[in-house]
Amino acid sequence: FDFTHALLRSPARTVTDGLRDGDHAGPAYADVAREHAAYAAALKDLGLVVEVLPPLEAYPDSVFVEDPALVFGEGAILLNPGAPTRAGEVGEIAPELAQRFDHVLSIGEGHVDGGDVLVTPSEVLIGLSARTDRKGANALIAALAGLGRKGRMVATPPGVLHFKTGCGMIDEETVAVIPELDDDNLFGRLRRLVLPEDEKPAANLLRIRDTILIGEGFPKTRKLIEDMGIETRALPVSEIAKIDAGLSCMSLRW
Ligand code: CIR
Repeated sequence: FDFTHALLRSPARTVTDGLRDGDHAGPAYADVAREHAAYAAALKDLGLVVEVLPPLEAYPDSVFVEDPALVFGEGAILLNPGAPTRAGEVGEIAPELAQRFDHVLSIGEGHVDGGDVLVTPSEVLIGLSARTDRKGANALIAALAGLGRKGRMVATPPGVLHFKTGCGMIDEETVAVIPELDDDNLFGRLRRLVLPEDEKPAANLLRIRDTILIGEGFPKTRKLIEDMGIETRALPVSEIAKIDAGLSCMSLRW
């Protein structure tokens, strides 16, 4: 959690056309921009060096930089988002990562969205989903081995967009999970903090150094975390939630 850097991308005006499950209205550009700015400010405030890349109008979902790549202090891995409208985001982030990392690997084949990847202290969990397939997960496991890390494939519950839509690391030993992910076979030895049924969207939380960033409006989850002695900070997410996104999606961190 001791990140020092974060890479973000400004939302494009086309973010109003971002992918979403359902036919409800998308967010307004200005509202997404406001939530993005609050997020960037919070990361800076927590001591990270925050770089914000220019918007990409051709890619409505490109503000969610977590999906086309995976980064560690020791190197980066280019992924391949499963939604056809997002595939081109990889070519856009690749040169940026080449400038910042000595080692940039690539999965090469299949599909993986970064939102399906949970890094735990002992392994990297890859949730198979509508966006992440077996071929991509196997290719990612091979790339992770190249960085000295172990990857393991797990299942994302039906109806959950990304694996991390339903879980997030709280500390070295604890993972917050939605009730559907409260499963002994998924998280190895990690302790599971099961979120209340009516606060499931809180699961896409983000630990930065000593603080947990969490969406606004989840008082029960905040209390559960604060009772563990961990500070929380709530950020507005109601607009990005309209296009199925949460806090982890908006940055790459290392
Ligand atoms: C999508 O469907 O791809 C975007 N509208 C939301 C992506 C959210 N990303 C994430 O959870 N890592």
